[in-house]
Amino acid sequence: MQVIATAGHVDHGKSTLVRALTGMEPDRWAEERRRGLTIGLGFCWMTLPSGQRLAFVDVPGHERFVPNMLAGVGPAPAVLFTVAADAGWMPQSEEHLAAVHALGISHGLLVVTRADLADPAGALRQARQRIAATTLGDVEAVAVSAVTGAGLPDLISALDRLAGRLPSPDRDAPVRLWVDRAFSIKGSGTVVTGTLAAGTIRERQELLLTPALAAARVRGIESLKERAGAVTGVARVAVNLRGGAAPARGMALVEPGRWALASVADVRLGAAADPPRQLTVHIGAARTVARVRLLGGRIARLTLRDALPLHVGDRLLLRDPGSAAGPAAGPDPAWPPVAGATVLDLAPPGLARRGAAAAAAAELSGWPPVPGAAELIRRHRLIQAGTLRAMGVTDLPAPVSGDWLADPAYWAELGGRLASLVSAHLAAAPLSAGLPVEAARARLGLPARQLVEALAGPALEMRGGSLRPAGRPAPLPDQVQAAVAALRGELARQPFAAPEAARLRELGLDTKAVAAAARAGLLLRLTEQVVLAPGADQEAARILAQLPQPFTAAQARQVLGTTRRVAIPLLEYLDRSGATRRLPDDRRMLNGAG
Ligand SMILES: Nc1nc2c(ncn2[C@@H]2O[C@H](COP(=O)(O)OP(=O)(O)O)[C@@H](O)[C@H]2O)c(=O)[nH]1
Ligand SMILES: [Mg+2]
Repeated sequence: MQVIATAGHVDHGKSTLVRALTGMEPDRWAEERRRGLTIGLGFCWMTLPSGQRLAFVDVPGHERFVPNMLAGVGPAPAVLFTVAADAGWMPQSEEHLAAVHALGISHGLLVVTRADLADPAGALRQARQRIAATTLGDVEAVAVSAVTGAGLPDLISALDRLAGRLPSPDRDAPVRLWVDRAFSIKGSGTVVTGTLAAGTIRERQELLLTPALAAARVRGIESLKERAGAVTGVARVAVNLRGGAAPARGMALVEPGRWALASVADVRLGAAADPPRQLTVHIGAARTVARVRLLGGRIARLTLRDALPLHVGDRLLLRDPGSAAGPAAGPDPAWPPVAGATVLDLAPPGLARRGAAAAAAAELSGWPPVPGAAELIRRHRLIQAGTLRAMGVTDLPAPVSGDWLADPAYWAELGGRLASLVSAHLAAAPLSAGLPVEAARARLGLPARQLVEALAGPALEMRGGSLRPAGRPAPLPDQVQAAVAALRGELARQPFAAPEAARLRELGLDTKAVAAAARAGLLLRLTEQVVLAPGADQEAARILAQLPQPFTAAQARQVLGTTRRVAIPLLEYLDRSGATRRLPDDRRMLNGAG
């Protein structure tokens, strides 16, 4: 199926044409019929000679109903632009064309209607020239008369060719159905309709209805009044919902996990003039008001009054509600009544820093029309994959840790900074265990501790929540080394005569220094107060092997020639290291002995 929206000045035969082509009534409401105006949107369809089905969204032409017109044209991939032969190009023709251009629609047909009333050549020439300057470019043109039927077969052929040219959207794209009508049916609940631009809606699928993101279950789907188990865009769909509160035009049904509601967006403006401070924003069938801050060049930050489900690359239509007064006087080019904008970033960083706005404008100006993961990651430096996915970015690289993606240059810089922080910390506090991870996180301004751990890499090792250079015990300060050397000399003579607290104090070895020396492998620390030379434990095991097994603590103390103060922690150390085991009667055996 394909979907095409009508566009063109009021009374230029849009609805009549749709009626002639489809045999259906686009002016749905009696009141519209009576007043001869299409106020709401009309939905009709036909089967083309190729078998392809084409749905029409017929929009109103009256100036007062521009929002309605946009709700119809916004999600449609193509337009059927009408100009009456007997009236020619009119102000609302221009207005509709500007909207089509701002929306970036690039497929369409020009139809000169009412060709029985005047020679269509003039209107055709005029319209072609205007249309050629827009995103529609050189479109096929057909002159028709709905009254005589002249030109209708040509128009049908042209529509068939157009439908054949339209791209087939991604069937797995994230679903976002802009609601253009909502009503309730007795007994079967709520129904919403819309133009599904891409993706697939399935029966029983759970969708979320904006802005509350209320869960709504798909009870049934119809497309062109036929029941379907699943419908893939492009298509006109009617979705019967269970839940989802009270849907209305402008809301959207979105797939869970694939959208976030955005209220701030950095965009590229489609017009090169100073925008007003406030604009009306249209996308799909939605409309809200945005505060506009020009960052520089054509880059602006929009702050939306109502958050909308947006993706990077989305086309917004910006309307200046105050532009009716006509173009502003002055040397600057005037901001147009309607302009387009492309969404570049939906989680833009703050602009508090001096010069941040200009820097942001300079960076974003260089981006491709639709930014990808590379641009966004470079800008954010660190960002969660889930955040990017909710912005519609798919080409994600491997995360550095968990869900975190990092700009490679920034990540390398952070690694360097972390290494310097660790060295600086150890230089200032040589006896410390290293730089605490939390301190590193705070100093680097990182959002999560796991990033510090991922950043540490093989050059740094983490022990007990602190970072230090890997495989390289910190060099001990000279006086600590001298004290340890003296102590080791004493222990060499009496390996189990651990120094008393007074002797350690005398040597200048406080708890920190003892811990650092133990970490460096220069001392064996049995408790805070009891230290021996490294290897004393193996020496003890060798000596204990001479005792009859099992042996008591007293026997061990005697054979080692030491005191209870040393023997008990030493035996406990041997138990922990697996050299000995303690029996229920408190005696011990060497493991492997007996
Ligand atoms: N003579 C003639 N009248 C037409 C033709 N197409 C539309 N009209 C008339 O033009 C008026 C406006 O048509 P309508 O389809 O409502 O215009 P819309 O506002 O663009 O939808 C109606 O009175 C139609 O009957 C045509 O090809 N020939
Ligand atoms: Mg009409």
